[in-house]
Amino acid sequence: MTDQNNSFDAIIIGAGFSGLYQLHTLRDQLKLSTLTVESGSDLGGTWFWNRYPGARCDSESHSYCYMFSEEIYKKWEWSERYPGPEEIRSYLNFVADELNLRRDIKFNTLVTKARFIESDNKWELTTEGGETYRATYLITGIGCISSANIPSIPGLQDFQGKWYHTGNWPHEEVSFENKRVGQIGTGSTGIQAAPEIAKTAGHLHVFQRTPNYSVPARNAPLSDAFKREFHDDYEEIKKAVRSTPNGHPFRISETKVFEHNKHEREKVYEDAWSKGGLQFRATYQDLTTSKAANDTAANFLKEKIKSIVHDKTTAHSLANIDYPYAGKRPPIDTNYFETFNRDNVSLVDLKQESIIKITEDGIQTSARHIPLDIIVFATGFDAITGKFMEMDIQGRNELKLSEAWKEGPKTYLGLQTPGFPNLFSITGPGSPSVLCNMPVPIEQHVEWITDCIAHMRKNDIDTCEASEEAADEWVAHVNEAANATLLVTVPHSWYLGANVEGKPRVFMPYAGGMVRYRALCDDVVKHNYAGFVLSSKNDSEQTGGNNSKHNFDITKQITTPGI
Ligand code: N01
Repeated sequence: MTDQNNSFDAIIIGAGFSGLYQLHTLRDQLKLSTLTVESGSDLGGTWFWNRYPGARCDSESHSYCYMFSEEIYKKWEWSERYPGPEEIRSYLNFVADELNLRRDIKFNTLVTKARFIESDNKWELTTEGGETYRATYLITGIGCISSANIPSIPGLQDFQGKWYHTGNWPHEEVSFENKRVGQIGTGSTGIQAAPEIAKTAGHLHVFQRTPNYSVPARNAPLSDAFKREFHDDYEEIKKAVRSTPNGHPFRISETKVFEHNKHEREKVYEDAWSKGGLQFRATYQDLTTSKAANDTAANFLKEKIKSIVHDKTTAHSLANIDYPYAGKRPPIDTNYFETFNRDNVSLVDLKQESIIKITEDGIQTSARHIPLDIIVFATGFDAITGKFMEMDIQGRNELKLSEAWKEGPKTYLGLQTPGFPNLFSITGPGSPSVLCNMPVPIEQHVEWITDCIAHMRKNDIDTCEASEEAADEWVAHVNEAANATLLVTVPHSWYLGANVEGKPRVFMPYAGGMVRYRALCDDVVKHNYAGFVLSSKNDSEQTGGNNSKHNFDITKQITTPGI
């Protein structure tokens, strides 16, 4: 619903999976005047920006979608095991049409500032175009990997060819035909992009700083029988994604690695390799918590690389991995290692030669000059907090979010930050987010925020704000959960913010698993929003919440991490 004075009950930033569903619940269920603002010219979020060659979701299509409506779930038909950006955008457009969402989304609207006005408990937003908006509730649905990280390699401004970052890919087709292409980065994105770029490039040079494990995705069209089955099994699939730690529809085995002998293990790994996909990570219970257990999977995958790649030196560089499998987000691929058997592809191993600078016609390494027409930066993101920091967000007492998060994001449940009343984040730092199949935590957050706002309105509560004490306790617990895994042992991971110069080294997502996280959030509600201060401006007393007395001990609820 639009308003002449640009004043709304709720404003949502972002029109991806999060923002679309949040718009539906606040506008259609709570009947709030609600506006969604989106910097892109269309909806899609991550999938609006990430259109690089080979882009594809690593979650399986039948689970990478909304589950809140059986009708919507059953009306949509996916075509492949893993959906690409175009199909995901079509799906989100279909949902937006079903729910009539577009009329309340303002595109091409980049929020540059958000201020909490204490005198009337409102958020005031300013956009790049100079418009201002006001709202009682501000909800961010800005994604976790949406702020492109372009490394500061000297000389980029001198480069006379074309260059692109995968996360800001042009909407027009980019031709690599007969071009000399340099791709920097071999994360999930680079591993998807290289095989596609190599198909038409004159020559592709893949600059690898850290080698990566990868398991074949084994993408394929879905059979009619499968499509029927996943429609029929709606309830079961919904139950499954809500009962696994990662929100994927497959279970993590309860067997530990050394309960099997070498022969049995090889069979388990071989079967998972043939099946393909992220399930490889689910083969054993202790893969991400025990280094010795992890070594068995890591060695299996390194041997696979060596058996695929013909050139011994290249194979050695690709398999020269010194951190645990799945310690960083594990990629899945379509012919990534096979691509290095092509005559028009070479690996530049940055452990052997380093990038010195970009020149006007290529990249100068410590060993040679590599002439290039196109540079593709598959160099990742200022993840999880980057997009927040691009906005100037100011809470109570002129506290800036950048100041509040100076030593790392300090949130309660990833949902709120002390000092920023009525500002809610969907999949914010300190929530399971990127460790999951994203639609699952998104739906849980949207529903929790909706219920919280409904509770506030029903009880005449003006502001909801995380308490300092609860946030401190939660941050300690996020660290505790991460420290119980091997994920913290990878020094250059973006989970830790280690890929961005000057960013605090703090493990940002919650590694305790989605099931436990959901239970904790429900328990907080049951205990009258424990850890949140709920107040009314007509009442100097706190009208709800459980700020001072925690009768609910978060830290004692965790036994094993659930990633
Ligand atoms: O980014 P990354 P990404 N010189 O940060 C290298 C999601 N995703 O875009 O490891 C040379 O993982 C860097 O090297 P190093 C998914 O969650 C989802 O690939 O830092 N190299 C690394 O190799 C994923 O985890 C899907 O040493 C430099 C690469 O660039 C997340 O997005 C698909 C460098 C960056 O890897 C991010 O993945 C794809 C430099 N100066 C991605 N700076 C789906 O399925 C960086 N690198 C939905």
